[in-house]
Amino acid sequence: MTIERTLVLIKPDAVKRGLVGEILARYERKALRIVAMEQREVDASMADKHYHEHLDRDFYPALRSFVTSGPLVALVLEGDDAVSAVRLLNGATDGRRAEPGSIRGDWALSNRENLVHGSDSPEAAAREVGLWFPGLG
Ligand code: IDP
Repeated sequence: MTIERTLVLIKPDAVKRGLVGEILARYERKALRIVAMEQREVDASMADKHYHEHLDRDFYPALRSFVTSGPLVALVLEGDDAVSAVRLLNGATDGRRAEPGSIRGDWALSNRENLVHGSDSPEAAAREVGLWFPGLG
């Protein structure tokens, strides 16, 4: 058993569409534990820090506009293999191709506005949890 923590963002499209409760329910029913959670307004500097590996990508300016377009919900989830468990629940990046039954597969139809973020490795999770919730040990 490998208990991990991972950083999840419920992105502004999900907040605007009123999907926060349904998305949280998926994580909770999977027996992931909510360690911390907060609704935030993100500025460009925070977006750049979070997505630092994408700063040079052609899609990044539009992605930054999107994640700063309204409130999002940031949370830390904990559980056995939480990093990969969350990514399976989230589904493939492109909502048009994401598996039915996943969050993106059921509710997203976009490559950019895809409702959720989940850390992609334990190393990324440690960095992102520290960035969003510096008070967490
Ligand atoms: P992930 O969120 O599934 O880990 P990443 O490749 O890390 O996917 O991309 C980060 C975010 O950037 C995606 O969730 C999505 O919002 C956006 N994104 C990724 N690829 C594209 C693209 O080709 N066009 C527009 N937005 C994209």
